[in-house]
Amino acid sequence: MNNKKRIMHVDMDAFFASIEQRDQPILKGKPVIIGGARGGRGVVSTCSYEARNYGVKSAMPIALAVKKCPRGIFIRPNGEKYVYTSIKVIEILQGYSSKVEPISIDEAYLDITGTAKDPDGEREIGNSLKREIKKKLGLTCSVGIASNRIFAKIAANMEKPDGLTIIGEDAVKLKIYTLPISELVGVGEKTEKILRNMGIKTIGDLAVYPQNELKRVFGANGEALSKIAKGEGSDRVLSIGEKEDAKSIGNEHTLDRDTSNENIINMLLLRLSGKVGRRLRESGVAGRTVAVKLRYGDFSTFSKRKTYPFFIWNDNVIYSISKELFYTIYKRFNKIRLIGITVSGLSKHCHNDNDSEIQTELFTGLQKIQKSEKLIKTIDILKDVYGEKVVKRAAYLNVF
Ligand code: TTP
Ligand code: MG
Repeated sequence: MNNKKRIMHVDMDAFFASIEQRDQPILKGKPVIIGGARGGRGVVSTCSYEARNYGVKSAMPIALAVKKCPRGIFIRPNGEKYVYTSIKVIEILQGYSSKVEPISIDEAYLDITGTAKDPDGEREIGNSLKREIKKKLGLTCSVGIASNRIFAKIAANMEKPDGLTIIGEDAVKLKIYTLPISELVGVGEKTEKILRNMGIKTIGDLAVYPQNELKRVFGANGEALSKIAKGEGSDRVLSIGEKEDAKSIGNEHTLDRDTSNENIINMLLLRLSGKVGRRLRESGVAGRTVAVKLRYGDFSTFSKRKTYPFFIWNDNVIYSISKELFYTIYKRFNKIRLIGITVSGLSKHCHNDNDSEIQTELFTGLQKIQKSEKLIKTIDILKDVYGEKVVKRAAYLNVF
């Protein structure tokens, strides 16, 4: 009838916390908080839904979690057990499709095109997968099925925990298009504000908004926004081992021995920046977004990204940005197991000396103006509305 893909998104519920509740039944129904020790400087990796009722969240400092939930049961993470369980989940998922793409320790996409003939059939598949995970691993997960990855992920989150949401063709308008734009990946606070001022409040408003208008306001990002709202261009699932066409270039390194030594950390950031920079130049590309990933010895993982108004490929610039991002998430004295740096939002780029100078100038310029909050806010608004060009032009005029 049609050749539309059907994509499933699976996300385990309160993954680390549920594993601990499974293994120590006395913890069932209790507010369990996985992360640093009580009284320590660590952060919350995740927590059970009972703890979420008290306002505890991932990445929250432990001290604040204790305040919000004094009766919480604080447990140090057991990384190896979580990785082992994650592999077992993937093994089960592979029984449902040959295309299973894990995207984090507890999430994966499956291409299930052609395995069911209607939403009822898909419900059966989803339920049987959930039953198998429950029976073999004693854990619950939430499943979303839709015609693309973006909608499938939104669907999986709709009825969490232990949910199953199918978005058939008819349900897109009813269940997806009615949601606020903030539900979309890629729509941050600033973009949301501009869209709202344009009268765009829901995903549906954005999906039907003329692309040309969006382009005029957001530049190239306008087209991307329109596509995200329609779920376009996100229906490919890679099987394990298959490589994506480079949409980002990154490197990560696992240390031989976990460390909190800042000299070693800085050396590693420098080395990774050099590697990423070289690969960007080899591929003839540059990117506007830099992301840093950090994994502690207990496998809890955190990341931070930032998008700039100019294209980045220079090792020193990558290093400075990575270092800044790293120290916004790193809790000092905690031992680190892995660091990764990725540059994304890639575009073809010619890497000549002239451009290198402009890039360095822009970067140091931007750093300088960060001191002046009022000015940076103005520039941010300009960047949002007119894209990078306005900032480049301003740089030539020595505004920075
Ligand atoms: P999530 O799927 O984001 O969270 P969750 O599975 O605990 O809860 P939910 O039911 O909302 O899906 O992340 C999966 C695991 O990854 C989580 O159990 C702990 C770990 N994690 C971190 O280590 N750091 C983080 O910042 C987050 C968000 C998760
Ligand atoms: Mg999860």
